[in-house]
Amino acid sequence: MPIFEKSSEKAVTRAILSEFSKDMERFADTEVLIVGGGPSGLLAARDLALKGVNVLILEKNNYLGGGFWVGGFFMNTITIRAPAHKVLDEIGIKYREFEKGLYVTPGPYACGKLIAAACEAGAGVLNMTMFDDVVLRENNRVAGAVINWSPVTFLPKAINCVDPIAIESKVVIDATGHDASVVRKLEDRGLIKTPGFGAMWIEKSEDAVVEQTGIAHPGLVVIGMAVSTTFGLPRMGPTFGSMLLSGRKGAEVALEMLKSE
Ligand code: 48F
Repeated sequence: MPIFEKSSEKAVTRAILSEFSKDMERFADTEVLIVGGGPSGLLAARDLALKGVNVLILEKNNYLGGGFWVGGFFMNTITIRAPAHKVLDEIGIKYREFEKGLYVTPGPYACGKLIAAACEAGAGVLNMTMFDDVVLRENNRVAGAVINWSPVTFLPKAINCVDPIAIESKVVIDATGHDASVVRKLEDRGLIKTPGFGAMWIEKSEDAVVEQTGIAHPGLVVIGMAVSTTFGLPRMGPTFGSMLLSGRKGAEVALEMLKSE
């Protein structure tokens, strides 16, 4: 007796293809497109999906999580400062208090749980897909993203003429970390000027990132370390509380933008 139910190669191929095309049908016209699946993007996606928003995470790697897998210097411990540990409570991520107000948890464990939380809430994921350019509408409002498969960048120049496709979105969130890829694209087009992130100062940087999380340009919200690059804030190194609180604030700002449409 075989262990598994009978199937075939063609059924497996059709199952993958059919699900992909259903996903793309939904993604083509999202409400909120989050570029970058690091900790800030994942929490924003979870919060928005829990509110019933059609939200998509675009991620250039084949895995989500960004810098949240590793605490820093290839060491797994993630540090979180109060009050962001309350987000860990909500998601069911266990942690220990290292000293008053400073909490620790293993990166791979915390990252896995955060990814699961975003997916279980209903966020869509398009991985191995890179943000290439913005879609602009009247008065240069950001209204979506031009995207392409990440492996296209590895093709030899002679055969890399693969046209991208585009996704329309009511709100775009730049959650691409230090790169601030969406904001930088607006800068390339002369629509925005970014100072780039400043030198490290943990004590100042975490508050500043959360405070300055918000609308960077019509149609575009910036969260996480992309906020530092956009507004010239100090970098913060391996501590993640503000990434979670910035993601949460970005989701609230995006919800307000959807309401005022
Ligand atoms: O860098 P990342 O983790 O961003 P974050 O949410 O968190 C920053 C912290 O991890 C850490 C820190 C503070 O604690 O300094 O660095 O701000 O995740 C950014 C994600 O965006 C993806 C990238 O692969 C990563 O997963 N990304 C970057 N550029 C693109 C992109 C692009 N052009 N298209 C698609 N994804």
